Amino acid sequence: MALGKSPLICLVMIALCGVCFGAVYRVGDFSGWSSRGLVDYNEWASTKDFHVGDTLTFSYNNQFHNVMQVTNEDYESCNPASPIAVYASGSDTITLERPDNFYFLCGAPGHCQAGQRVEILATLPTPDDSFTGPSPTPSASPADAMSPSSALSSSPALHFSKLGLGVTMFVLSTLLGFLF
Ligand SMILES: [Cu+2]
Repeated sequence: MALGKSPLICLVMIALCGVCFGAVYRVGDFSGWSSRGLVDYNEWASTKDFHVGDTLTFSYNNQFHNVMQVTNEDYESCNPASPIAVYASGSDTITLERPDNFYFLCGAPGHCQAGQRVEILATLPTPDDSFTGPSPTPSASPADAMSPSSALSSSPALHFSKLGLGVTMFVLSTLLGFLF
């Protein structure tokens, strides 16, 4: 019993820790930041849910690679000429500080074209989830779905009290009939 519950508790703890401190993502997981076509970085990113406060770690050999944060336009055209920021330590940690699309590529010739680029969408952890249009509707509909059942469960009590009121009125009127 206790064993069965512990994975759930762990998941809740992980979720809570993620909200409090931000998750750390190693880009490309154990393959790191590479141009060898080992990782489809956007496929890698699509399996993650990035939030503001989360951290990306780029690990690579800085003799061959770097990390450039670029505009959407430069990302699309693999243009390393006007980066927003350049990282070249070989182990770069970048915190997603606002809800936005972040674009990264390797500035080494040909590497971006070979697939060494990634697009990261960072969202606000909780408020953003409630801001997105569809979310409040599904959360509201279970409440709506529940109201008929709650009305159903409350209706016998309502009938009972009506019955009780009827009985009370009958008894009162009988008593009054006796008195007058
Ligand atoms: Cu590279």
